[in-house]
Amino acid sequence: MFLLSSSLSLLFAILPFSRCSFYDNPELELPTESSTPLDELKAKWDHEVSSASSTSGIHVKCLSAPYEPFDIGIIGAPFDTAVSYRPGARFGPRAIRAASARQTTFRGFNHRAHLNPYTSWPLILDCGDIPITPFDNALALHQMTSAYLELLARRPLSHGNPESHVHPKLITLGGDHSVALPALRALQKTYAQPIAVLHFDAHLDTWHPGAYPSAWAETPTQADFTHGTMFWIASQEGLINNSSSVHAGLRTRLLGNDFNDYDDDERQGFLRIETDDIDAVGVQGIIDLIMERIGTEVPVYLSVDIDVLDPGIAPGTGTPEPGGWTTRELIQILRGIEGLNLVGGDIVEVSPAYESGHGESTALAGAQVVFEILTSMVKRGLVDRGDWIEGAIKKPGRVIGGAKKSVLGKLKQVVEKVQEVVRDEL
Ligand SMILES: *[C@@H]1O[C@H](CO)[C@@H](O)[C@H](O)[C@H]1NC(C)=O
Ligand SMILES: *[C@@H]1O[C@H](CO)[C@@H](O)[C@H](O)[C@H]1NC(C)=O
Ligand SMILES: [Mn+2]
Repeated sequence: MFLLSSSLSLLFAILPFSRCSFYDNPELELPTESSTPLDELKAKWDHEVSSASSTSGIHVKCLSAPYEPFDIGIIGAPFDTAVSYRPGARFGPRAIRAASARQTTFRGFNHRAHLNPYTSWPLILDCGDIPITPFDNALALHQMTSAYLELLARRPLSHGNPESHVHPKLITLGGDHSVALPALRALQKTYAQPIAVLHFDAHLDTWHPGAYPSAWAETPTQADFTHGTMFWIASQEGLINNSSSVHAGLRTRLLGNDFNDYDDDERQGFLRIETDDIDAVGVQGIIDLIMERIGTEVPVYLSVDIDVLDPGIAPGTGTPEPGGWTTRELIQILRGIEGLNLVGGDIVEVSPAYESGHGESTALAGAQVVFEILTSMVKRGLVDRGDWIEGAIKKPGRVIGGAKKSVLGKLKQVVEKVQEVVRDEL
């Protein structure tokens, strides 16, 4: 085993990251407020691939509709040919959309946040899917990066209000996790700075491409770009802020015989929060760790791999790891970090084929994650516009949680009295 481990390290050492390897995109210019002619947009983007059936919300194929301004776009990335184990996440967007059927404008009040994101300041659009080839990952990466750049260059409907709102915000429905690389490439270019990554996942995803040992490593292939290496590539490209990024929910097995993977991860500047930490510090402790690390100013990409949840709750995913967080814990954590300056986000690795017999639990969790991210983007916008008044919407009838001890004591007395009466009548 020692031999294996040292030869692995050797492999890492002799495999320099090449800046002009096969998965590089051609140099892409950042369009200034998308000026691409309509016929070109239609030729590039106006054909169906695999999903795009929205059951709720306004649905526009944003990529070929530059005349439809929006503030926050939900965009599908039905791509899953960079996975190490089970394929199927290309059907994630359609499953999450179907599972969002009961997220309506009229019943969209998020009681945890005291806000209905669908009736507030931004125009939220379901932007349909990016047409992505399943045959050539280098081309797929190019297509996704181009699509993000195209949409981020649009002028948002509520441009400048709040002041920082000069680019639309996108939430991606994956797709496997590799879709985060093109999103980060486009965000780094758009905001002209490295982006902090808040990464919920059972896995590190900062793995060196050589972590999959191969005698063929010297031969150019597309194998470096995977759903376990995209953050490593992004770090190498300087896309990630290396002093304010965080992994949360880790419980993956590691390579070899030691914590080498963690060392490599630290060199890329991530703080690691493990799944089990929640037992020591609780939900609030996790929230505090994240907020202390990231703060409320740096631009953040929030990337949620659904496998952060326990596979007993969310089995529909490609690389399940037992012993994860519950959906309730994840929702509470997402609510607790609503002060972040989110510039984009994703929900990835929802793979509905593995849900059979479980209803839509994984896709429902995915749809809820989108709802919470949306809520946070909308709420932060309200705060920045000066339109958020804390406590303006009261929560009536709140007994448990915020209740004073005296209230709980009174409640107990009432229950006991009722029980007495029932006993007497029997
Ligand atoms: C962190 O990123 C900055 C700028 O993006 C870079 O100058 C610095 O060398 C990086 N630090 C490490 C330890 O990689
Ligand atoms: C990274 O984030 C920190 C705040 O955590 C910020 O001070 C710093 O400027 C950021 N680095 C870059 C290169 O943007
Ligand atoms: Mn992942």
